[in-house]
Amino acid sequence: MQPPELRLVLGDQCSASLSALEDLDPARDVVLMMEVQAECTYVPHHPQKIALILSAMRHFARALEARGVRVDYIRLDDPANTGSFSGEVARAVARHAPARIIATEPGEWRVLAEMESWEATLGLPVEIRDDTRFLADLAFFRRWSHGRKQLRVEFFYREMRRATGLLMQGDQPEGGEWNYDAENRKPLPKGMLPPAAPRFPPDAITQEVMALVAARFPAHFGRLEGFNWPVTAAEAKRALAAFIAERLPRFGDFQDALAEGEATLFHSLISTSLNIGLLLPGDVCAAVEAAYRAGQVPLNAAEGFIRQVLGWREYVRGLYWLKMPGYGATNALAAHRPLPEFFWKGDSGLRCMDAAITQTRDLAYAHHIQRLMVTGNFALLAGLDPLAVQEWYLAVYADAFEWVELPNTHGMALHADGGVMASKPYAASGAYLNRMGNHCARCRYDVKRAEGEGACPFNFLYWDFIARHAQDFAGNPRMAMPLSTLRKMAPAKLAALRSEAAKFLDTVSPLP
Ligand code: FAD
Ligand code: DLZ
Repeated sequence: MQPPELRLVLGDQCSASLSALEDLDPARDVVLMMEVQAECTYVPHHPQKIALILSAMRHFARALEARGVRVDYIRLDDPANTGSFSGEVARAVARHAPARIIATEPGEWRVLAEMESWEATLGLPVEIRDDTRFLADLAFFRRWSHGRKQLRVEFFYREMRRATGLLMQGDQPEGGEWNYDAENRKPLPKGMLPPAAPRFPPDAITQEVMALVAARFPAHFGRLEGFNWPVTAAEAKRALAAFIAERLPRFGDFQDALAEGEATLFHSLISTSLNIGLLLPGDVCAAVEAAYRAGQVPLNAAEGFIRQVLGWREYVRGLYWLKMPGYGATNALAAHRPLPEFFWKGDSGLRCMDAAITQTRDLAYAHHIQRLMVTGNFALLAGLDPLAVQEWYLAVYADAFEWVELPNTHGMALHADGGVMASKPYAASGAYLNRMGNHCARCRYDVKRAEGEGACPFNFLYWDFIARHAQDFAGNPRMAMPLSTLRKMAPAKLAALRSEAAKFLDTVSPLP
């Protein structure tokens, strides 16, 4: 009898089309799936994220078994569990004596480094296959980036439209424009109620996992109750269909909105399903394009959504692998303040911040504008240490894996890569938050005030940030406007704003 091949499936690889499962021989091979402590604790993941992954893994193992595949499934509470991928792969090699190990490249550099050590430590061939679940392979991104001074997502996105033919008419973009972003910036009108996202009540498998997670990780930030994530491909498909029918038509208009009490607005909530492999980006984009072609959704919605999946998602992955290792270690704006306690408690007193943080605690989710323009903007303006902020984002969101979290946090939100990703920092004062949302109306701070009693911290922090980095941004034409306003500001006013900022920061985040 031929020795088996050991096929690995990691927690974010729950896809029937996974490259590690291609050419699998059910009569010979064994699939190894491992719940391990190290992956649950390398950052203190939100309990809903751990429950999502373990539940999706258990459901996926069952689906494989139903197809006649032999699955060696290691549970977190197995007394013999060594707690790490390397330990469990070594035990599995001893159990099955495989001819070789076949894996799909993981989504994080540290796991790839671990996998690459196995050939030497275990003494057998380890084949690490490309992750074919993306629309752009890494070689395509490398070729695209080669020789470019700036890696701007918009140009990558156009290449991807041409390469896939999505929303194209011949070689021209559908409707004549590549990008309808300018039509995607409306605040939510008073009284408009976005439709609720569908419910996915935890089944017996998820409930068992939730009990395990509650017992094992009681100190992790976040609530388990209210868990509502799709854990199978069928559930994820249902989530996508509901989004396309009910929320996508308005996704474009209100993509950048913020609204009190509205955690999800017209967003899709499909990032967890995409990132753990329950949905594939090509299928998602095709379904959205079909809804547009059938006249069910307007072009600004279809294009705005496809831009996120085909453009941003593929771009950040390409950038991550192009720049790793080391991408997350730069600190271009010399930001060193520790993460304020209120990132874990949601009690800053700033209504938009507290809403984003308490919602993150309850749902393991915040939409893009909350992540970028509320918590991310605060971290940028306050000069919070990128490593601490990156760890926070990686821990608290159910969809967070380093390949997608790191470029978004380090590059887009914090500008800590010195502009590799974004041509200017996403810095905004209270006026932006007030224009795009309604939190300010009931906030204890006054968004119209920049200094003095009750002034909105986003205002004085914004001007302190611009002044602090005036030299850094001097040559950047996209920063010309705030720098010009800064130059015209009366010195006494600027001094007052900066002193207000220093007082506030020394209270919430004193320098070590
Ligand atoms: P929608 O608004 O409905 O968008 C549709 C899909 O487009 C998303 O599901 C996602 O797959 C993709 N997408 C949209 N924007 C981005 C983007 N900037 N980068 C990559 N994909 C994108 N996304 C993650 O998947 N994991 C993360 O860990 C993550 N961390 C982030 C951290 C920061 C600081 C910021 C600013 C953004 C981060 N994002 C992350 C991107 C984005 O905020 C989330 O993808 C989105 O909020 C998920 O919610 P949704 O599925 O409802 O998205
Ligand atoms: C995030 C995560 C968690 C919490 N637990 C597991 C696990 O027990 N077993 C597993 O295979 N994967 C888990 N994951 C996902 C991995 O961390 C992920 O595969 C790597 O970060 C690479 O993307």
